Amino acid sequence: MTQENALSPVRLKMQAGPGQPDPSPELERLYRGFEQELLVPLWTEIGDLMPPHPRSKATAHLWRWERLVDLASQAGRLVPVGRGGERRAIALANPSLGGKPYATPTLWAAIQYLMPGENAPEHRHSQHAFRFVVEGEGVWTVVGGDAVRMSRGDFLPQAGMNWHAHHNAATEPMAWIDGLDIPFSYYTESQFFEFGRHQLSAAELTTPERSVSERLWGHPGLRPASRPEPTPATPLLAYRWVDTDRALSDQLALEREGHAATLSPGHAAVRFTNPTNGRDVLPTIRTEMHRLRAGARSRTWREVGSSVFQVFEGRGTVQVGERRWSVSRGDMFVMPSWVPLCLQADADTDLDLFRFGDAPIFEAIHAHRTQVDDAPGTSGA
Ligand code: GTQ
Ligand code: FE2
Repeated sequence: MTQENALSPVRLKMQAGPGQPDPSPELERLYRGFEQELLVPLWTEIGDLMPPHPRSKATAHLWRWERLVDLASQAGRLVPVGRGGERRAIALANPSLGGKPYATPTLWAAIQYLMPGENAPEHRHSQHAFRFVVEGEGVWTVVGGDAVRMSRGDFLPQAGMNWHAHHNAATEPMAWIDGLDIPFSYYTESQFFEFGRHQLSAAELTTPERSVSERLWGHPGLRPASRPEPTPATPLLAYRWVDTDRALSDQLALEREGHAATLSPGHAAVRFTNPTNGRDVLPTIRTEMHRLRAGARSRTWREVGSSVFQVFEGRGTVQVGERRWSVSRGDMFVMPSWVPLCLQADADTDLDLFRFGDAPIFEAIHAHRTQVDDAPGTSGA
């Protein structure tokens, strides 16, 4: 046996069972031959490689906001932001993804924390990213030289290869969440990264109320005639809470007035879109805001691909597969591929949730599916 063969990582076991050949010395020799030539026969792998439907390795898991903020603020005291890590970002690690900093097989979710006066230096990368602010304000994210204010409820997408830096101009620390397609880029070996300037210019640190991108793109139903071409990611860098909130409360009001406006009784939802083409804000990430009227329950549904939710406001109960949690502001949880989800608001308060998922990837390859598990009419208040 050559050394190469001795190092073969292929290990095949003869298994008894339906569809498997009977163990014999000859079969044993055949399997050792496969190992030496780095070959794996499909019949020893089929159950795991080609299951009848997605069986996610990711676990449904919940992270409590209180713990995330507590640990992030300790990191704020102990760990500087510099050219090393570039960001004081702390990733959610799904318990069944081998200790990797991945919330789901495709998605990165992190809490990021900046102390007063701190800068997270400029860089750019091919991974698509966004910020969502569950509480606080005072940080400006500077994207391609355009300074964008971040406040509670705002959603701030940053398409791949845009230069970006963050700056805390306030007197209080601030936390927010980041979502990126880092695991997807990693598995598909498609990443690029570059360092930018270490310091922002004075003009970029004194920030106007509205960014250039909002003045150009932030008018409902209107696009600048000077920009007729669609772009693969959104040029609008901030989707403000006042607009999202109004869209959700209008849907629930319309439902009360007898119009068909909601996903199911008492369950309003909106999707953030790219104003140049009406599609998802980012090529790999879909983002939505959901509101359940007090006492309302969503359909129970499952989808191909994974999502991460963050409770924005209110209290309720979420069921993900076999797991069930009471949730409140800031709590984050994972919906793995093809695991059923049901959301329910407590009787005395609405429940608002931010959601991001990888559906655009699967839609692009015609592999996306949704299945509603409960019969229509069984959901709702
Ligand atoms: O803020 O630029 O959570 O590049 C991970 C990677 C945040 C960021 C993260 C990043 C950033
Ligand atoms: Fe970044």
